[in-house]
Amino acid sequence: MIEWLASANRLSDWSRVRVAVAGIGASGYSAADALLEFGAQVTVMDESDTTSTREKATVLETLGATVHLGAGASARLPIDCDLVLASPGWAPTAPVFVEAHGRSIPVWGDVELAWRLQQPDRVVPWLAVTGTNGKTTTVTMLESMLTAAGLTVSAVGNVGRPILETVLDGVAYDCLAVELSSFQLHRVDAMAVHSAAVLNVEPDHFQWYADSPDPFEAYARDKARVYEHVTHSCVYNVADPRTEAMVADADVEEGARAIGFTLGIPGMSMLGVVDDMLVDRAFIPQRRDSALELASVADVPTGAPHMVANALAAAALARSFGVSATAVADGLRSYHLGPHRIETVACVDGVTWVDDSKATNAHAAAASLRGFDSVVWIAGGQAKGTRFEDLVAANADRIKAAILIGTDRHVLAEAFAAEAPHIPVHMVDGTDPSVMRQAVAVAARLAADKDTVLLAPACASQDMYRDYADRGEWFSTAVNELSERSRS
Ligand code: UMA
Repeated sequence: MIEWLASANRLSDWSRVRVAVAGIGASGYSAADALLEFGAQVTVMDESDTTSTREKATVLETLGATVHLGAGASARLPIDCDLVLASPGWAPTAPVFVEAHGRSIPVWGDVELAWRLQQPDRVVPWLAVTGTNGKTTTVTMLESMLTAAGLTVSAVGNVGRPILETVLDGVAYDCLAVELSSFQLHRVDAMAVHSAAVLNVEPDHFQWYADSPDPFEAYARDKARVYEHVTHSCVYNVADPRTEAMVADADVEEGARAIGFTLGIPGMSMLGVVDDMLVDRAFIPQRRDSALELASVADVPTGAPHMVANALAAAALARSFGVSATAVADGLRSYHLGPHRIETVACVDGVTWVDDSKATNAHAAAASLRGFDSVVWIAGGQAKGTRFEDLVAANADRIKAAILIGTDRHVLAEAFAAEAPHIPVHMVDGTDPSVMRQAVAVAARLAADKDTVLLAPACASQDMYRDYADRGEWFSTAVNELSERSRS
């Protein structure tokens, strides 16, 4: 056991450290790459043996790593091992973590490693975002505002670019816009961000927390870790009191402030909305009796309430970093929603086809459904241990029909049977990705003028697709084929 690992940083002698990296996905690969760069002895393990993992393995082996791929590759830790690096998707019950615990070997995540490998004389401030829904939108809106302010920034973390890449790329960042998942937060310790926001906390990821007596509490506890050691502002959602309680319970640095965001009129130390304007009553000296106009609600893409909430959270983080009101507005105006997020794919014979494949849980699907009056809803996939009764009950008046796909389609069907038995439900069986084509064909038969066919699955995609983007691509391809047939 290496005693000094507990306080290891960029200046430590990594050549003495033998690290087992669990996973060769985005985070595992970047962690192995960084550790090799710092001279550590690296072994990488991954259960998957595909062209993609083999290609990455070849690169890492060239750099000096030992790589084990395929079934059983991650069953045991190497005999000589001082540190385990966990990929976020690996649940805490994975045998290597249980073994590490038994052998008193520390387990870090890539976020912890990235924090520790920063230049001690040039620590780049992190503005962090977590929450069940809206993280990616908020963090990319934040990146847009910071860029509009003329700052050198990158959106990193759960959004897709591992943070460790910024440790190695040699760019002198002014700050980082960091999206953090609960999985990543589960394994942070030393991290102390400039400002952090928890957007909302809703049931999700029960399977990852399956070994906890109360999976939702464990999930929420991990989300709350983002506020620990914050140096400037803890941004919370006024409409979600749990997030405010998290701030109250956090151990923050002296002088750190609690800042709320609300869709209503803001109190002191909040950002909110007054007469269709986003306003700041937190980061101005006269906050007792006035507010500063930041941008118009019309500047927020789609103008939907949850998007305005995301914009306010992003603005709060940007303002905590000294970004001007003008840059907040410019950042919002130049911001474009990414693909598969409430994206209109086509309008065919009066029917609008919308791809919100990014809606991977019930809360996100609810926000999406609320945006339309008459919906033919395509849903299903991996339910991750959650139930859908509340979602179906709350949206029954706008759902004209449901088309259910994926491994857990019966869980959704049970919710319809219990809460809205009058709504027609169509099950599309099979686990091949082309199921989406059948679902689109059924939807085309059911939808009429002024209806919206909405793909907002409320479930994860990996039962049939590589990820939510792949699922969205299958949907938009099928819709485009349909649209071409209707034209010819
Ligand atoms: N693997 C095993 N055994 C296991 C589990 C996985 O060998 O028991 C291997 C897989 O074969 C694969 C690798 O581990 O090669 C994947 O590791 P991973 O699931 O941790 O995924 P990464 O590619 O490292 O991507 C992760 C995040 N994924 C997850 O948290 C599941 C990405 O978030 C993130 O963008 C990336 O790090 C960079 O930080 C994606 C995500 O789905 C978008 N996040 C969840 C969400 O948003 O809901 C939390």
